[in-house]
Amino acid sequence: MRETLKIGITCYPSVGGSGIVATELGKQLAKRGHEIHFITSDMPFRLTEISSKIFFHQVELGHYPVFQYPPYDLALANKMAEIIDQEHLDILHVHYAMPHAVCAILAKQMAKHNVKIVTTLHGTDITVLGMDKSFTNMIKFGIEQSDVVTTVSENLKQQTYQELNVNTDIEVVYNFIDTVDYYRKNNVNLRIAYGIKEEEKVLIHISNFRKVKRITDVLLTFKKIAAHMPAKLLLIGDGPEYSEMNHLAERLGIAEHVLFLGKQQNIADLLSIADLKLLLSEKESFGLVLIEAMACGVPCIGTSVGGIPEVIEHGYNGYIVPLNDSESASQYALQLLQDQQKWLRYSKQAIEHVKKNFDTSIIVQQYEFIYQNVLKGD
Ligand code: GMT
Repeated sequence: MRETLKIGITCYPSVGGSGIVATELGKQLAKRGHEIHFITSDMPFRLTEISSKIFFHQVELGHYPVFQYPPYDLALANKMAEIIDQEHLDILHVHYAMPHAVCAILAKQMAKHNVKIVTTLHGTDITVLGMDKSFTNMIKFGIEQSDVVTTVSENLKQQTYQELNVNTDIEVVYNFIDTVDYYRKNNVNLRIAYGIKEEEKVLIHISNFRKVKRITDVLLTFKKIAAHMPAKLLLIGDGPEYSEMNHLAERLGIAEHVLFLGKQQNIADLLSIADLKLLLSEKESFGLVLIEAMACGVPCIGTSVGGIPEVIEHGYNGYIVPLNDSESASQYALQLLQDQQKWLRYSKQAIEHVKKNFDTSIIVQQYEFIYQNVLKGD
């Protein structure tokens, strides 16, 4: 068994759960002595610290007048092959079957050095599939030709088997969080800076404002809560639904209680002033934001969708509600927010739950085990 490995990582470098998971994984693996090569179109946004073990190889997209579209996928495969040979990579860990696993397979065929491909599915592959069945075969190919495939929840694993009928063993490796960075801080000044009164409870929602996040339901739930207690809603993130949700808050007559904060970096600081998190999505393979919140002592209410019930323990550190049921969500929220003892218990249990099940130290080890195992055959 080799102690330290050379690992290539490809993900979408922009803001998003999969990009965060891939980048944090690379950073943690580097801390454990592995050499990490990010092969991405841009610098991953969480790659902020310098490490002698981390390298960034940018996929250059030439603009050739004869091509109608810049060939990102081919440029990526080409760069992957180059780095596999140049750095003698042991593992190429790609996030998303399409296009990244497919590019990795092409790169492996082109390269002279042998590399193992590990593919992590984050769910959006299946969402894309739902929209365009013509991709089915390509996604299936990406999965079946990978040496190891992982999903971020048991639910996504089952969904992948059902939708794609793949003939591959899939391992579940949950999203993770570093509880050294994510913990509840005493941020009274931040509350004051946002004009939050002492008696007000703070609800929070963080997402990329896509339709699947159902922010409409978050606003409807908040309206019902705010009718019974002084409260503020912090909406963090940006995306296609942003303007529409601004207008909806106006129409619902709750605009003065809803703070649209846009994209934010220091999520743990904002979570530290929150009392309850709402994630009422119609699709969610895991919900990384849930464990970010729980690590900061924020109980969560989520829908019984995708991997969410694998993250929140109903009636213990939060609640699970049916999709599109703002009535149940508001009832549970009021139960919790009006009972300080219960809230303290749920908050403590949320922190413990994350430390026990989703802490970096546990999950990164699982990935290391997978890498070592797939290399054993060589
Ligand atoms: O949630 C999004 O829209 C972003 C998306 C992504 O591809 O980055 O997140 C997916 O991957 C995350 C990391 O594994 C999961 O925590 C999210 O649940 C998942 N999103 C969906 O399934 C909608």
